[in-house]
Amino acid sequence: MATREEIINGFVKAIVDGDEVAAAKWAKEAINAQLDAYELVTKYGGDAMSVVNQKYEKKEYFVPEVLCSANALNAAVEVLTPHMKADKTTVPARVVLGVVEGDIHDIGKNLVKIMLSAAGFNVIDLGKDVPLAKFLETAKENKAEVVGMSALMSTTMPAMKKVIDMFAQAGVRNKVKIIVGGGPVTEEWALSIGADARPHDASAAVGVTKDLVAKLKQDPSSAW
Ligand code: B1M
Repeated sequence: MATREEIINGFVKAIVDGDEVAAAKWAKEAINAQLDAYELVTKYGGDAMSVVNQKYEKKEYFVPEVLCSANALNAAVEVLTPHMKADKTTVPARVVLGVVEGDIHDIGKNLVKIMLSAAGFNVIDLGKDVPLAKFLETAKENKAEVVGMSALMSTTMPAMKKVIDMFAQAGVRNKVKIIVGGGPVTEEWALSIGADARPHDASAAVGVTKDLVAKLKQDPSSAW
């Protein structure tokens, strides 16, 4: 059997090379060797995507190569998903989740979905490039407690503020907690646009969501 180091190196290389078959194979090896599935994806998958990003910035890689690497990471995530564990919530809730309009980077959002679902939240996944009004519409329809938005580009971040303003204009901002995340989204910026929190990664999103839902349920005026 391969060593931990060989598995991690093989996994990172497969993603950098954009090799879906090898990425899935190393993911299976990792499970057999009892490596932590979440750490493998977020830490080592993240490291691999940073290498891809450096290659993109140096113009060694172009969009098609980046896409192959994203597909390889997704192939590994598919294998690892059933093995990702999160502490179960004692206060279940509905979470409307999506990547904002104009943005198709959905790997991080998918990890957030996996972790929130594993914790027992009912995640309504709107996907990527989501028209902004859809967040409000879906939250209302499903009487959601939480809305989560992801954005990976500085050009799409402002859409998050527009969505938060829509909830305020509709008079329902107090009915939901709103979390935002993604590479360029800082905590300071998140709070400045009126979001309730900015979990730094998918695992942190679980704890943050639990706390926010518990707070929301203490406020009787938050019922839809
Ligand atoms: Co593009 N891309 N991309 N890209 N891409 C970036 C984001 C970029 C930083 C690369 C660069 O220029 N250095 C840059 C944005 C620059 C900027 O705005 N500042 C960029 C660009 C410019 C573009 C295009 C415009 C390129 C072009 O066409 N010329 C284009 C835009 C398309 C569009 O969206 N309209 C484009 C396209 C693509 C691909 C399609 C090829 C592919 C995406 C495939 C896919 O997602 N299905 C892609 C990729 C893969 C990247 C990089 C290399 C990697 C992103 C990634 O998946 N990271 C990226 C560079 C980078 O980020 N360093 C880049 C791994 C992932 C696990 O991390 O998503 O950050 P992340 O999620 C983390 C946390 O952020 C957090 O949890 C996750 C970890 O647990 N998190 C949340 C995320 N969402 C959260 C929500 C939460 C809480 C936590 O609560 C709701």
